[in-house]
This record gives sequence, structure tokens and C-alpha cells, in this order.
Amino acid sequence: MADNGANPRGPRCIALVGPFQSGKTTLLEALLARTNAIQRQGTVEAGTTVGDASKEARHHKMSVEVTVATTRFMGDDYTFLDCPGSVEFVHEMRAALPAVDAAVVVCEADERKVSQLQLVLRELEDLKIPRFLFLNKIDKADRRVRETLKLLQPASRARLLLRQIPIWKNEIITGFVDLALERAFVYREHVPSEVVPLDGEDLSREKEARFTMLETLADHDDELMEQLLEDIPPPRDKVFDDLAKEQRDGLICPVLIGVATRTNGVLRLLKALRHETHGVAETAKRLGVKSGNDPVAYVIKTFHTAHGGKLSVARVLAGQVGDGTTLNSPSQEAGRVSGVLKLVGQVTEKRGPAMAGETVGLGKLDHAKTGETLSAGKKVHAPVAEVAPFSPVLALAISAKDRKDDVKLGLAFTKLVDEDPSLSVHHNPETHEIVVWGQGEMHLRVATERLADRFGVAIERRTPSVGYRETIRKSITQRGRHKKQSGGHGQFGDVVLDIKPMPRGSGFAFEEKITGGVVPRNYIPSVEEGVIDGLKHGPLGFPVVDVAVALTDGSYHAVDSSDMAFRIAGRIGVVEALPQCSPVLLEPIHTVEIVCPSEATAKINAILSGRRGQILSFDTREGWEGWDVVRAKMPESAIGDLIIEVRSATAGVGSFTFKFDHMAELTGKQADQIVAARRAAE
Ligand SMILES: Nc1nc2c(ncn2[C@@H]2O[C@H](COP(=O)(O)OP(=O)(O)OP(=O)(O)O)[C@@H](O)[C@H]2O)c(=O)[nH]1
Ligand SMILES: [Mg+2]
Repeated sequence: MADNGANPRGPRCIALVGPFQSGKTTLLEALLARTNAIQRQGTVEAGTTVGDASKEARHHKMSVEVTVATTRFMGDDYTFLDCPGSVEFVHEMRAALPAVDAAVVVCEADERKVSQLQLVLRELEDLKIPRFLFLNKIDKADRRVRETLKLLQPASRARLLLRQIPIWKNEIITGFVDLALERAFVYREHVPSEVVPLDGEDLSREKEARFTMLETLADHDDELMEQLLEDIPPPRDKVFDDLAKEQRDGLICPVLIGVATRTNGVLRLLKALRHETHGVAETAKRLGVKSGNDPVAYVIKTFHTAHGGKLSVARVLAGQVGDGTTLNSPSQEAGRVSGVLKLVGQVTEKRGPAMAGETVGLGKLDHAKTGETLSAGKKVHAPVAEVAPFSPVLALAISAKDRKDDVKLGLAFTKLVDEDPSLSVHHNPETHEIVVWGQGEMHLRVATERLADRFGVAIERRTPSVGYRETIRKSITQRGRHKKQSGGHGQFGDVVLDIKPMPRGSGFAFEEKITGGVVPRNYIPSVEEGVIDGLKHGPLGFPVVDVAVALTDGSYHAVDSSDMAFRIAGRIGVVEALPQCSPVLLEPIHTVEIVCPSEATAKINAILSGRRGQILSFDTREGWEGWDVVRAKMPESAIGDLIIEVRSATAGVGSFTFKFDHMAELTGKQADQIVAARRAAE
């Protein structure tokens, strides 16, 4: 294909993904600088990149969301999605990936990041997204690239195929040889590399490495195999075709090398994307888009700008979307597009309608959500992808510093969760806490920073309360009597209650066994209400559960008895009885399922034992070579910050899910401490 004019494959959408801090945002910067979308290449250190332009990203010097930037290269539009590498923000990447044509997996020669690389590659493999590996930071390389590949290979199901080899001079990499082009280049800072003659030792290394590359390609191409066996040099076009085809089929993952900070290897990467990645037609096929000319778009990300309202970043998969197009999600009308924007990070520019393949910001789709498929045909298009929900791992209790901000806080949360469905917000009516669940410390920190910065709500943060309860171990019969005689009309209620423990998990039961009308029927519901009042706060300070209360006897007064008087009598009966029933604390126990690379399993066991975990089973993780699953029962109080220890024991890749199992009695020193803390807080 000639290297000029628009490519028939049209606009591309490419994800930049990879382990934490591997250089994705820097690479985006280099890609934008090389294609003249920006004047000067910024740096993460100086906080001047397009990718990490938000206040939170600059502050933490890491990406905390997907950044979308469109540029033009040799007549075609390319939209890059710079995805955060931190496991706490993986959900951003996961929501964005379905719509891309290909991914550039940016990685480093670092054995500590192999598991993270595996996680990222898994997502791409499962979605059948063609991918390049961009081995970045080779300015710091201290081992041979071939050794690095051996180190990284276990992370990839597809064969890693070295496309370029470095040229070394005095232990420093000064350029590279492209094995498909058979051309040598010398790096120059921030300008395209210079072609140099390929000769001497570099040529013999090239011959050997190219042969290895061809052999790998020939595993899936008999004709090429024959040519190699017969020593016939394969035509260059055939090699390129094989590279592209085998990559598309998920058989290989070509590896390119470079230095993002110096824009080295970036032009070759762009050219590889141009020639070897397919466009939206193939992607639409992969996603099962069936629409003819009706518009179909996939929502990659959702923003709420401080002033401009809601913006949905979407890739148009079919048809055309413009101002005024009404789009539907599978569940409802998503809204009418008001404003189509080109995005280069936070810089936006109004533009005309977007055609199939383009990735743009769509304004005012009030009811569109990230991960949804929007369409405008007669029939609503089926979802092209289902983004699995994220289970939360860490919680934070939040309140507005100023009660006046409560409403504002509620509204801000609605927008935050709309932007980031991996956050969830619950109101705990018992403790009046707003509990925010998320993916880790940094994720929750960024969420609270956004509350303050973007929505102007000052907040207080606390560790959420554990759902302790209490119950009784002994039965009792107790009288509850309420009598007040003050001047005219008095109050009188008198009840006798049988109070009994019930089996764990049965909650509360009320029964009445009144004979002879000693407590008139109409007062009995009030007695029950009073009993419930009394159980809300037991002698240890927690709600009382698993008790049965029977109303067996009592008396009334024709004038002074009332609903209120019987309610108070019921409560008095319970409150006086409970301390005599040998109360005991109950703590919630959950089943926890931890997944981790096998080499960390021993450490995980130690962590679980150290947190009163009772290990139930170990297994190898199905479909995940080199990973284990550990199941355990654990108290809720020990799950609170479990994720922090699990991540630190697994280079960030371990995680867990948990589910409530049962309430268990807790006695001894630990229980005493919890009760004392509760008293002190009241
Ligand atoms: N030596 C060297 N450093 C690099 C290179 N590319 C990036 N860096 C540095 O690596 C660090 C991380 O770079 P980023 O671009 O923020 O990496 P990232 O992958 O976007 O990070 P996250 O999005 O937080 O996962 C920064 O200090 C960069 O300057 C490179 O090619 N060589
Ligand atoms: Mg980044």
C-alpha cells in the first residue's frame, strides 16, 4: 500500500494499555507530538501532558482515568485511549476496550510487572483485540531484548514476536533494526530516526533474528515454511501480510521497542498501526454490529464537566451521529445529541457529524451510561459488549463537613457514580453513614478529591463501622410496667414478656399469648413496636437479633392506658430483661475468595491466618495458569483493609471478592474492646 493518502480502513481507535507506570501517557504525548497534534511534548514529571491533565492525575503523577485524544497521521484519524495502569483504575480500561481496533501494550523489562502485564493481556485476549507490545524505556535496558521477551512470554498466550532488535553501542541502545523492513535506524531525540546502512555485525544479527521471526510466522503458513526450508527469501509483502494476519488471528503479538520520553520508535509504531491494524469494519464485525446504515455507537467514557454538562465519549460503529440525533440505549432513550466534539484530552473542539469509525464526545445524552450500546434505528441494537461489574474491595465512610452540604453531596455522588460505575454509594440507616465502596485507597482518594475540587463539597472521611450485632444466650420472663400519675390524665401499660434466644440467622419473632383480654387487642401492636424499640440498642450497644418475644400477660387501665403507654411498657420490659439474659456480641463473617499468582499463595495464607481467617480451600484458578484461588471465612472487621495487604503481597495483581456468610459469637478481650469502643463513641 502506498504511504500517502487516506487509508481505506478509515479512522482508527487504539488503546494504550499496560502495567502501572510503564509510559503510556508519555507515549501518548510522543504520538501527539510526532503527529503535530501538540506543539511540544510535555512530561509527566512537569505535569504538562495531555493524558494526565486533570488535577488529580497531576497531583498523583499517575493516570486515574482514560484520556481520549484524536490526531491525524498520513491522512487518517487516530483516536488514542490512554488507559490508567493502576489496578485500582482497571475498570476505566475495561469499559473502553470493547470498541477499539487494536491495543498498544506498553511495558518494561521488569519482572515485577509480569503479572500485571498478564492481567492486561488477558483482557485483550478474551476480547480478541489485536495487540502490539511496545517495549518502552529501552534507554534504561540492561539486558538483551531476547532475554526480556523470555521473561515476558509467560504473560501472553499469543507468541511474542520480536519485530525490531536494538543496535547497541558501548552498552547503550542507539537505534534499532526493523526485521520486517530489513532497515536500520539510529535514534535522534524528538525527531524521526535516521536510516543508516545495515552492515557488519548488525547485519548478521539481523539475519539471525529475522530468521527466528520468519520461523514463528511459518508455524501458521505452510508456504512460508517451504520457502524457508528451500532457502528462498520470502517477498517483503508476504511477510507483512503474515504479520498482520497472524496478529489479527491472535496467534502472535509483535514486539516493537522504543523510548517514549525521547519519541524514539514512535514513527515506526504509527506506521505499524497504519498498515497492520484493521478499521471499524472489522471491529463492528467482531462486535456483531448489524445495522445497515443506522447509527450504532458504544460509550467508552462519561464525564460531567464543571459547567458544560454531561459528555459521553463514544465510538461510532456504524452509520453517522450528528447534532440532533436521538439515540437509544437498550433500556431507554439516552437523549438527543447536542454537540459533537473532537477531543485532545481536555481540549475540545466542535465538529460536524461523526462517521463510522470516529471516536468523539457527544453532548447531553443524559441517560447514556459508560459501556452501553446506543443506536438510532427502528429497532434498538443489542448491546455489543457486556462490561462485567466490578466488585468493590474497600470502603470509606463519608459525610459532608457542613450538614448544609448534604444535598450537594448527594448530587455530586450521583454524577461521580455516573462517571465511574465501579464506585458504589450506600446509606447505612443504622449509623447514618454514607459508605462509598471502591477499588482501593487511591481510587477512593481520587473520588473524594473530585468531590472537593469539582463539586465543591468539603467532606470528612472515616473507617466504616462493622455490622456488629448482639444476641442473648438465656431466656427470661420479664414484666414491663409503665405508670405515670401526674395530675389529671395518667399513663398506664403493663406487660409480661417471655424472652428467648433463637437460632442464628432467624432475626426476630413476636408472638402474643394473651387470654381473657388482660391486654386489649388494640394495644398489642404497640407492645410489639415497643419491643422492637428496645431491641434496637442492646446492653452491649448494638442491635439485638435472634430473639423471640412472646407477650404472655399484663394488665390495663380503662382510662389511663394508651398505645403510647403500652409501647413504653414493651420497651421497658425488653430493656430491663436483656442484661440478665447473658448478652453476647455477634460479628459478621464473610466467605472471601482471593485470587493471586501461585508464588504469592503462601504469603496470602499467612495474611489470612493473621487476620483470624479460617482457610477453607486452595485450588488452581481455572483457566489461569500460574494462579491460585484461596477461599476462607473471615470476620468483616478483618476484611476492612485486606486489599492493601493482598496487593502488596502480589505486586498489585491479587484481588478478592466476598460474600456475607453468617454471624458468629465473639467473646473475650476482642469483644470487650469492641464494646468499650462503642461505649466511648456514644
Ligand atoms: N527512562 C525512561 N523513562 C520513561 C520512558 N517513558 C516514560 N518514562 C517515565 O516513566 C514514568 C511513568 O510514565 P507515564 O507516562 O506516566 O506512565 P504511565 O504508563 O502512563 O503510568 P500510569 O498511567 O500511571 O500507569 C515517568 O516518570 C516517565 O517520565 C522512557 O521511555 N524512558
Ligand atoms: Mg498514564
